[in-house]
Amino acid sequence: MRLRKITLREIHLRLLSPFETSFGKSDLRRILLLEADVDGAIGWGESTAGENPFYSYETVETAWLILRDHLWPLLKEKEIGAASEVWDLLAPVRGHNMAKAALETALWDAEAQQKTLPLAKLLGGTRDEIPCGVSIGIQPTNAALITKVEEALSAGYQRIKIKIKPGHDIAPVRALRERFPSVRLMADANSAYRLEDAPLLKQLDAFYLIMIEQPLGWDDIFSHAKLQRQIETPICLDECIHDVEHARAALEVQACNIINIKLGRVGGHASARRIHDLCQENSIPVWCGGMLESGIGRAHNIAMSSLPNFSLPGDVSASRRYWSEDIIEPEVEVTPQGTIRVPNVPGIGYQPRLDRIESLTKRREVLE
Ligand code: OSB
Ligand code: MG
Repeated sequence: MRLRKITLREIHLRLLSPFETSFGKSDLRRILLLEADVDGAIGWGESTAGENPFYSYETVETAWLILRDHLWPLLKEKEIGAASEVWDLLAPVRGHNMAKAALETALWDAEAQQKTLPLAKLLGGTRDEIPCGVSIGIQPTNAALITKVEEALSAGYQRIKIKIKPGHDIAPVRALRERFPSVRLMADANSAYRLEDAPLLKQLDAFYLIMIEQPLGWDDIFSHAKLQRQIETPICLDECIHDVEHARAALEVQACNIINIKLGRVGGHASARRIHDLCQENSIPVWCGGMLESGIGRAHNIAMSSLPNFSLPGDVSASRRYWSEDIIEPEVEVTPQGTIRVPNVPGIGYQPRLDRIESLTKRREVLE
């Protein structure tokens, strides 16, 4: 396959309600979409880089620059055997995985269309539906939080994740546990604590959370290993894991018992699959994280989640939890059992709504 042209776009989409984490609040999402023309087949990808470098160092601006000036030149005019080779072709660029993932995932979509295969099948997926959870941002009161949880449970979602930060941790978790004794519950700290906070984090053991996600430094695997020796709650790593070698290190030092895989953070489907396979060999379950994606990124997340070791419910939820109107047709829907059916049509399995995407586009750059 030969990459003929890519189009970068920035679209703006407002979340139905602001999403607050330990590192800040997100309201108007700026989303970088990438359209790849591969011998006439059009594949779509999404960069999950944020508006600010608070989750990771990447932003929409850095992803745009890296794609235009450094990644596109590496693939332009090259004969590529398959999308599975792209991760290695992009290796000369250190890091910038979210920029890489936008391009790499678009090529997987294009290849799946050319082979008239659902992307999930091309990736080696085995599930025809995936289990879903929700991620609930920091709420002003415990009462507001309980209402959000009630709504998610009545929609069928199988697992509840809440965001915590210093000063807003034990109390909301206790309130939820008292109200929902048997729900599958977890907390995500987005790197807001230090190893010295171990005694506080240990108090969470009383609430039998299924895991605590990324309590310590965004690039600090070693301290997580030290923390895991001091607390019962299984640690799940998110921010720390950028590729299969990070995953290998984390497993070897026992820094976590579970890994959250995000396509953007790990640089696309090939890298995600390597982490998935390594975890499977080591009996470590994985689940698919979310980055408040539009329908394009969400469709890729669904395809990835069809791999066999995605055995825990992910943060892949229905379009209507995020947007008044998504940019794909049909929108992503969740069944009353809290699952999403993996589409059985070629490519990502949802149609990008070109007219809507066009009207949301704030800037565009065509590279050929
Ligand atoms: O840490 O999982 C995270 C959103 C933005 C940045 C980081 C994270 C999140 C979420 C939202 O938890 C998950 C979703 O897309 O619903
Ligand atoms: Mg997280």
